[in-house]
Amino acid sequence: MIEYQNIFTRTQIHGPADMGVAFSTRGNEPRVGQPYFVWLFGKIGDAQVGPFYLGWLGTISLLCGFIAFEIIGFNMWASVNWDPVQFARQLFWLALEPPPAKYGLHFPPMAEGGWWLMAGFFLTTSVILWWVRTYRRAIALGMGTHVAWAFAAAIWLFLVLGFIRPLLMGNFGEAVPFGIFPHLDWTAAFSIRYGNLFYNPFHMLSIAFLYGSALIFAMHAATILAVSRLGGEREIEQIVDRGTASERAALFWRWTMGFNATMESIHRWAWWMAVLCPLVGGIGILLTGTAVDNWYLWGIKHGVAPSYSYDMWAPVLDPSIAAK
Ligand code: 07D
Ligand code: 07D
Repeated sequence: MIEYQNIFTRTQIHGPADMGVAFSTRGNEPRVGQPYFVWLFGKIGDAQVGPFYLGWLGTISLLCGFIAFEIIGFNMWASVNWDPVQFARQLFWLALEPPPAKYGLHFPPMAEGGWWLMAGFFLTTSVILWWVRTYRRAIALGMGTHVAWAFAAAIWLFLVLGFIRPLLMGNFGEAVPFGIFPHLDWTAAFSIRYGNLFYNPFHMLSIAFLYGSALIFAMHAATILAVSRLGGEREIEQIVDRGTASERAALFWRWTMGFNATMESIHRWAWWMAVLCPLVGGIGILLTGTAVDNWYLWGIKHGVAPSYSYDMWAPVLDPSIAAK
């Protein structure tokens, strides 16, 4: 039996830097940076760093991201009276909050959500420009645009949370604050305000795809690692032949489950599993407060949640001390 050495993680080959394939200079800019090698990177991936394609989309995107980050940071710092110690100490608890409800969709004073809107504008511009960049770089390399569309699914949820749903609700105050723990508080409060998100079927689906993504990623990764001693990660030379690591990987699942994905379809499974998580999640959030006010009551109406017909105010017996 042939046993391959996995050249990507075991042995580091040193040669001249690979500058990548040539592509048309029309609409493309040259790649920047002198490539160099990092031994530790070679342990987890390719040892070569750069060259990097920056381009004007990348430049503006990074700039907008930086502006948003600065606006958020300075507002947080101002909220502790520019005290650097308190800023560092309370960083995870600090927030840049959206405007209060009374301003609706109007531009509020800077200190009452104006900065939040500005930061949101720059962050959204940054994210969207980065999306265009992923799309255009894929085209330039003659690839499909699967990465861009998967990223678009995440951007959809991001836009629903911070922009589309607040627009439909007529109120930017509905949006998520910037901040590490404050955005968790928002998430918890949102769930409670709309009657427990657990009863939202799209939240259920989103969770199924989240867990499903973890499971399928683990199954795929484990399968390929399990056959890497047979050269399993060398997909192209593997799929065209019999008796290879790839075939064993497929047979493993046919024998254990009766069914196996193909070398191509496993990646479609993974793509859809991941993409559907924020895609259905965004639908669930969009429906909340617009079409459905209380998911628990919705659940009762549709037989998902139990309805308690007994007297809600009767004293509750603690089961642990109830008479045996
Ligand atoms: C590992 C790829 C790398 C990305 C990382 C995140 C920032 C934020 C902060 C400027 C998997 C970089 C972080 C750029 C900088 C400021 C103020 C991706 C990987 C390492 N969340 N969330 C986190 C975001 C929402 C929720 C962590 C972003 C919704 C819960 C991090 C968004 C709801 C928990 C973070 C967003 C929600 C978190 C780790 C945008 C419902 C956690 C993220 C743009 C979906 C966990 C303290 C991670 C945590 C966590 C970022 C939106 C819920 C700070 C950028 C509003 C319940 N979220 N989140 O690893 O530890 O992702 O929180 O929509 O428990 Mg969140
Ligand atoms: C956030 C997409 C946007 C991110 C983008 C990235 C940058 C940074 C920088 C790399 C993640 C931009 C990145 C700007 C770049 C660097 C350095 C995707 C994002 C574009 N829930 N819940 C979900 C569970 C509860 C609530 C989804 C579990 C409670 C709310 C997911 C549980 C309450 C929302 C999920 C649980 C509650 C969600 C998110 C368990 C709180 C949402 C999927 C076991 C008390 C979101 C429909 C995702 C959603 C969401 C899981 C419980 C509230 C499946 C497992 C009941 C308000 N929850 N949840 O992909 O879509 O996020 O809901 O209890 O909005 Mg939930």
